[in-house]
Amino acid sequence: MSDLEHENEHTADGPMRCGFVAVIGSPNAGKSTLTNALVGEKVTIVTHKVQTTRFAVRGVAIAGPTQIVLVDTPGVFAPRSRLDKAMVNAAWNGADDADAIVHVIDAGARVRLEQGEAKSGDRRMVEDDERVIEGLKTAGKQAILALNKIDLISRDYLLKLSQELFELGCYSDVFMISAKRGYGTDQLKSDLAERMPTGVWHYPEDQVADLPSRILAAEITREKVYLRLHEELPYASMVETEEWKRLRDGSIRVSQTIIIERDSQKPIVIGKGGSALKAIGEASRLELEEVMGCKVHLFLNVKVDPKWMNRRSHYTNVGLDFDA
Ligand SMILES: Nc1nc2c(ncn2[C@@H]2O[C@H](COP(=O)(O)OP(=O)(O)OP(=O)(O)O)[C@@H](O)[C@H]2O)c(=O)[nH]1
Ligand SMILES: [Mg+2]
Repeated sequence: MSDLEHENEHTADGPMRCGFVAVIGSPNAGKSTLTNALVGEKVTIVTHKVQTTRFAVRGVAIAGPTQIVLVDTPGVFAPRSRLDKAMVNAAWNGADDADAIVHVIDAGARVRLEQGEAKSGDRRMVEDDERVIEGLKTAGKQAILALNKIDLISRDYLLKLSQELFELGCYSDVFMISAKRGYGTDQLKSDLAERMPTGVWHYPEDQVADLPSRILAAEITREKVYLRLHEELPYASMVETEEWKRLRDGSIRVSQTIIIERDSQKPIVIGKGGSALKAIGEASRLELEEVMGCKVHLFLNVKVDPKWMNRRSHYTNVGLDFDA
């Protein structure tokens, strides 16, 4: 069938639609949690730490005759390092190419600040929200506001907050959601579906993600590094999959390296008697087995590379612009 015939394809529920939705916002606002909730499966990693997502990750949601390609992006913040710049650049690039933009705001952080009960990071979160709002205004773009984490705040505050934000003029709609609990996410999904242009689906109907296995596996291990290790270490580390081999018995052999910047970080990653590395490996292997649906043999190494953040291949491999 030619593309033209595809364009006009109808299903019993109406014309086929497909489009891209960029999910943008401050670090830790819940963008990845929302992406996973809309897809209905975990396609992008989530942690309680800021700057978890480092590059654009696609997840595919289906709503009747519509395929919604969600683009989970890194948070928008004041970049310092080369990696920061590439991440923020990737966030705005996602918004540039999208048919719709969802701006995720952590309602909890705003309310805590207003009530004088701010937790560490809340102030920065709100400053970064402003950065996104400024960016939307400068680009002349309208977004859909997803006021997230409503499970943490009272309804009175929520209505006031949504009104205040709506009056800024850069949002076409406001949805109050809890991405983590799934409140309001179905309504948001239906609304997004209606905004998608008619056209052929970009992905087969059973495909929910499109990261290559090696990168997906590296992300899963990186999530475990973030969850397990404290201090600044997670931000100073990355994970690379070196070997990915299907064995004759159907299992997969995966070798990965956790790359850190300094020798002094090595004992932290390895832990007493190797305990930290073992726990990271165990957690990652279990998830990999679930995702791959087979036995996985995972081997983790730790390598010190003070210059990893300045190596071009680490950026280009995941679609980041090294020169951003
Ligand atoms: N209580 C509550 N927590 C949430 C909700 N949505 C997300 N979170 C939590 O917020 C934290 C950050 O979630 P992420 O989805 O990783 O946030 P993100 O915006 O993708 O963050 P970065 O990738 O770092 O930019 C995690 O601990 C989530 O469990 C929510 O609706 N309610
Ligand atoms: Mg994220």
